[in-house]
Amino acid sequence: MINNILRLYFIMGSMNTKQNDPIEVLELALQGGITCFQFREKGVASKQGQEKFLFAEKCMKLCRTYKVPFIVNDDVDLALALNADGVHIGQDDEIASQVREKIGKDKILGVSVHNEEEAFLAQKAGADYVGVGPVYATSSKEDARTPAGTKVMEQVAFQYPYLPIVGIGGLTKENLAPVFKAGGAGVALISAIASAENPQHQAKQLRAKIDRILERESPLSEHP
Ligand code: 3NM
Repeated sequence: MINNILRLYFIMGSMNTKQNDPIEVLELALQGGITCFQFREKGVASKQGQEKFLFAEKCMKLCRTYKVPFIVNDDVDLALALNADGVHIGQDDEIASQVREKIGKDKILGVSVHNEEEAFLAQKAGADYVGVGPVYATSSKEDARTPAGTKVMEQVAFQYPYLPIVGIGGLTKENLAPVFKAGGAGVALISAIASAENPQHQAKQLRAKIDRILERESPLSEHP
């Protein structure tokens, strides 16, 4: 079920972990209980070509060990070459319907959206989920838009109740609760885990908090 995969969605590239080894950070995050991983190798100092492929392959193998889906940001060819579990694209990347055609119906397709119209087009193109952000200010994305809180999430959730949504941008365990109140299925984040002193502990705490929130919301929890 896609909603369970989206609960704690960790995104990382080699430039997000400062002095720590990104592979070590990813393994700690997996041990801490992330439910999905997005490989996002972007920016000026990012790996390219064969180096990027080998790094992505290492990350994917690690994710497979922990049975956590491995999603590739933006690079459809890389996702296909690796046989990744899915692709995530933004509005400036390839058109969602084309990506769906290339990856087939079984792989996960995620699309970043910023308003109801983009959400409409994403679900029409066959997106399995949409990312809405930035919820709060972020320094992890150079061209991030103005933070919109959870307003857009609420609108998208209202219009498309069956379209799973993840909130993204500046999310931490202290400020993530409104994402779920707005109808989010999960949180996608980089720095809260990648920059944490102890990524495993941080992921574990995030996961525990999210699970608590979602269990409270579940109709089953009303009948203990
Ligand atoms: N996309 P952090 S914000 C990759 O608004 C990304 O679409 C965003 O990193 C969007 O958790 C963002 O460190 C960066 O704020 C999220």
